[in-house]
Amino acid sequence: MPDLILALDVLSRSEALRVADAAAPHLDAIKIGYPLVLAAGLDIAGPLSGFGIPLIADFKVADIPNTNRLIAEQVFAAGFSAIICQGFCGSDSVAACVEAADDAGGECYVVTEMSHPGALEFLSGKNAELLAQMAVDVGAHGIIAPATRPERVQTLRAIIGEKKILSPGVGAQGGDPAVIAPLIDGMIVGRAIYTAENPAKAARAYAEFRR
Ligand code: FNU
Repeated sequence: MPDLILALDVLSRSEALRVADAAAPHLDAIKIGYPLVLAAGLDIAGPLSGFGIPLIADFKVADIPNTNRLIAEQVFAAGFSAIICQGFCGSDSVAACVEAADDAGGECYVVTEMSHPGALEFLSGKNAELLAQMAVDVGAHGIIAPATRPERVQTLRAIIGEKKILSPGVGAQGGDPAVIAPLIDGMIVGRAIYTAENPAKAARAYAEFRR
């Protein structure tokens, strides 16, 4: 059963710290991405690190290997424990993020099939399975796979074996935590916690699905 990862897509430093403070006792990691970093700056990682929970950088890095490596080095230098990259740029681009993660003692996760409906237009099916195999081949620490499609998570699990699956799509996107929890290693929940009237109570409810 999975870790609970808060997707902290709020738009100010004060709101980020308010929600993180409330939810932290129930969390295993906090994931932040462009919404919060563009609003509050990358150094929001400093105060968030103060909660003693690993930080995951969801920048879905998707560039040439050299640029990917430069981005990943900045992420780990800022105090993050893990980075999320896209796989569709190819194995050399992903390998650059994996190497930067290894150098920093961190982790790299590769997006395979995304959780929203439009993901089915280009990057689902066989392509997602090829991305999962590539993630294994380049030594990534795990993949991102959709809580909105548990049957796809099972297919991708058969490809990646013991590597970790972090899965967004529970709550606001309609994924059922009871169904997805046994299949994954990390359950990513954003709006269902940070827009809740009581984020601590919401986080506690999702934490019930942890191992
Ligand atoms: P919530 N996210 C996602 N689907 O939702 N990184 C993916 O396929 C993926 C992601 C992120 O819907 C999304 O950007 F690869 O409010 C957001 O930060 O629970 C979080 O997961 C889901 O947020």
